[in-house]
Amino acid sequence: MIGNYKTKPYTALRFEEDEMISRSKSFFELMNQRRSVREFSSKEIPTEIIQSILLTANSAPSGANKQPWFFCVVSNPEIKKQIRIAAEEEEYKAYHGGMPEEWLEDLSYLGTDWKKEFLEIAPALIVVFRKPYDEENGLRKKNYYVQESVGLACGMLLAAIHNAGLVSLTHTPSPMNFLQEILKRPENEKAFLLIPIGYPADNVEVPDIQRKSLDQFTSWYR
Ligand code: IYR
Repeated sequence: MIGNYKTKPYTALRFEEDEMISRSKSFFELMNQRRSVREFSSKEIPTEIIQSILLTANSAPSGANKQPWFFCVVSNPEIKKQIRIAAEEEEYKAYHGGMPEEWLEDLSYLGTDWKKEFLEIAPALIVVFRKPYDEENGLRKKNYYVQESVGLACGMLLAAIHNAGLVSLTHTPSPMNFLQEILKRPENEKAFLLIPIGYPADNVEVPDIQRKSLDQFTSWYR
């Protein structure tokens, strides 16, 4: 056998079927209340919450358990300002010719534009990086299924943020290499998502959207 296969006992959660059903429904109800929010309060959030939501993200499965992600938590006002300026510069271009007409039309119900005040108002920005490879003693070690792995970690991060009673926005200024530069990250860290988190602004509103119904997004092969 190759490698160092080593196991330890694992005890999965066990519930009576009734309880499984009710837990699955209440988890859906909890998660179905999550919405992307674009207006934040500047109220500080406890560091302990940020730590535990990051630990939740880090518990995601990943290709060969390489955990090919890195998270920067930015609460420094000067750095948030630099990020806002750089993001707005890219977004201005995107909204003025960068995005094709069809894309702008698809976004119109959101009422978004190039201005991103929330990048300075939100008490913290979580900048997620994906790592196509790790560097160990000057050697490149390849990571696998990096997009999938980091996507999974981000999904779990958003769930943990929501569960803690905070809100977030999955923001994707494009291109976003400026994040690697501003945060002085190494060559093997590529910006993946920019996620402001915090409390929602007072009386915040969100677009009146619908989620697909089960039969619109599933087929069952029984
Ligand atoms: N990145 C831009 C545009 C944008 C694109 C998609 I796809 C969205 O779902 C929302 C916005 C912005 O953040 O405004």
